[in-house]
Amino acid sequence: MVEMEFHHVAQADLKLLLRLPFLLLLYRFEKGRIYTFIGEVVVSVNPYKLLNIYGRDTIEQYKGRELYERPPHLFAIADAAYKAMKRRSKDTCIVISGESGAGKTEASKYIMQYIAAITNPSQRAEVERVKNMLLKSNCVLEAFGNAKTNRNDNSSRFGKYMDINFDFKGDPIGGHINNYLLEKSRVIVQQPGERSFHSFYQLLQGGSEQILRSLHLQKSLSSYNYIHVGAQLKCSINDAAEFKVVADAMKVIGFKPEEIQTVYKILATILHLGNLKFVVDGDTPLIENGKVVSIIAELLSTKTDMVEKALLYRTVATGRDIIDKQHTEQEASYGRDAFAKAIYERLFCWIVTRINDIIEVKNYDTTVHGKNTVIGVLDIYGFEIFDNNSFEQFCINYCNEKLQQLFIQLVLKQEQEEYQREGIPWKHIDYFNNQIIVDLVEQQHKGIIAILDDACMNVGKVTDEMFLEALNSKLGKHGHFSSRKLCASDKILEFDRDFRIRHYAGDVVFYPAYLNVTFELFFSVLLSSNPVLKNMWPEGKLSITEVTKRPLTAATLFKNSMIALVDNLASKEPYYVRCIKPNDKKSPQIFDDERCRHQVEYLGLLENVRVRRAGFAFRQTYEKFLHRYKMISEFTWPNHDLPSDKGAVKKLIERCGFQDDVAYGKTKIFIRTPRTLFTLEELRAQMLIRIVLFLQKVWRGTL
Ligand code: AOV
Ligand code: MG
Repeated sequence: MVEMEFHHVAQADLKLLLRLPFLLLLYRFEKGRIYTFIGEVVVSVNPYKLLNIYGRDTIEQYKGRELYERPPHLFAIADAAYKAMKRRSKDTCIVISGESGAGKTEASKYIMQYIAAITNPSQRAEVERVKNMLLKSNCVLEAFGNAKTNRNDNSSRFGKYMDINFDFKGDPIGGHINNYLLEKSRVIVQQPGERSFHSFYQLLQGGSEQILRSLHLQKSLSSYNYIHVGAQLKCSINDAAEFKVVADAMKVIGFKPEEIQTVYKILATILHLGNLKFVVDGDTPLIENGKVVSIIAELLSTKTDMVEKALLYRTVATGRDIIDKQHTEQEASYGRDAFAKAIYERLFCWIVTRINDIIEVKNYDTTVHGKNTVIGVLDIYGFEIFDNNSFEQFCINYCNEKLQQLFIQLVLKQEQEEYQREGIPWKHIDYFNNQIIVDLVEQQHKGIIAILDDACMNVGKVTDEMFLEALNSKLGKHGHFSSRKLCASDKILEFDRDFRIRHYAGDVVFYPAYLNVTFELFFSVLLSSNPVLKNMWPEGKLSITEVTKRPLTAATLFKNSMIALVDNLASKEPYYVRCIKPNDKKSPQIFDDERCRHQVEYLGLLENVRVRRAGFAFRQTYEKFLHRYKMISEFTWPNHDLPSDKGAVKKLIERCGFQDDVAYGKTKIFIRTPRTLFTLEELRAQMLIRIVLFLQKVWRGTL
């Protein structure tokens, strides 16, 4: 009975949500009910306070239940994805979206905890080990990939997609992480009020005296140019304590002591690099603080003159000749910063690779154990607009456009197309399709990335101004593109080189910066005698001409990775968590109407509700439907002389009295409300019990 009540709450919510979605969310938010269902999408409003709704008893309430049996919760979605994977051997994925600070990363962690809690009832040691490593990998990745921003004290500065692999019993046996573009510019510069990646502060605040001494570091954060901006900032992360947690997690996951040591050395190298200064003597730049160079050389296990040469000269391959060209002071500073960013990025990618080596599925023979299925969890950086947006914000926001497009495709478009295809009477519900913005960015030959690629092919010949001209001439008429040149009076576009994209969630200004990749500095590392470092730079095995060949641009690499990600998600059965940020003050009390209304709108939740309300919660082919429910009516079971599947399903539905809640398509039955499905499931369960009791009696001979 209680279960039914909850179901009705969800139904009433749906009606209200259609009219005043943000009011409903407010009402629920104030009652500490942060989750709301729209069909199978769960909307989550960040409570900004710890709620007692993730404990063992709550987990037990959701375990194995149907989606509508319990109040809306993340666990209900996690359970639905898990059940679909286990019952139907379907690969599923949970896509978590929402803007920066809306609660995506926290949601992904609760989902992982839920899955860990409900699996491996027989406590197999190997499965417990895998689960522990999957959970522990989170805190390592957060230390190196998250940072305090003005929007979020623990903002993910990389995209993460994690596959969890399950065996035929439904227990986790391994996993794989894909990481997407780390915001590496943060290593060298942060906006006021922000910090670099947590790892630097953790090392300086939590590293023992002995560790710091061996790295030639001092505790004072403000001594280091690369991190001094945010040195005094308050942050809800306890750096000193986290240092130990992360070091322990690395050990548990299986990082070797020399690997952990090398990780610290790289962090220290970056901090020292930031303090390097160049002076010009005539035309020749020199390094002012030579002592720092020798420290860097020591940390990287290479020679001081190698580091010096790498910082002051550029190695260029011209045809078959290789020449050393001296840097100007500006080039040397640029090269130093590029080096710092590059080694941090390498370090991060290497950490992901190491974790993957360790957690990947081993010794699973599908011919013996059956199919190994997957649940993917996507937690990516949220849509963001800063005062100064860089190439990285461009990528982050493009990524959010792609995910919105996937949502539209799967939830709004395909759903409506299916009604049409099946001949169900349907009045089309309009929605804003952001494909037009996705095309603006990624279209072949004439999208922004293609034009950027062209410009990068001719760095030196193409100026920034010419790049902007090319954008204007190809995209000037596009409704979502504008630029300083095209509307000179526009106040927002007061800098050179600006162009603007009108995104689905708001306006963004983008300042293009050419990617002038400097490879030469890598060579000082390539000659390092530290085996862990050598491992991080595998191109050491390549010749210099191969290494200096122009690679795909960062923009194209990112685009390709996004296309692959979306294809991967589309191949799985998706479940959605849409996160909403209630205010910009990180307050548990404030529910900012305007901000919430805006998010409800751009997330497409209104359209989502309309499609759901006018549509059908459940659909199934007649054959599969009959297979599952035929036993609940004497007409369909054990009757073998049935009419067509469709005819039999019609009869069955009429017998149960559900005819007003269904529509019959060409190949599928559509059920409007989840309650009907729930009742069908109940009837089936009751019948199964009766059958079992009957069989027991037959078996005991008491019948
Ligand atoms: P995000 O992942 O969506 O932003 P987070 O998951 O990091 O946002 O959440 C931001 C902060 O909000 C957390 O550090 C918590 O303090 C709080 N929070 C979020 N969800 C909950 C919850 N369910 N219960 C309690 N507090 C919560 V970004 O990664 O910036 O796009 O890049
Ligand atoms: Mg996050």
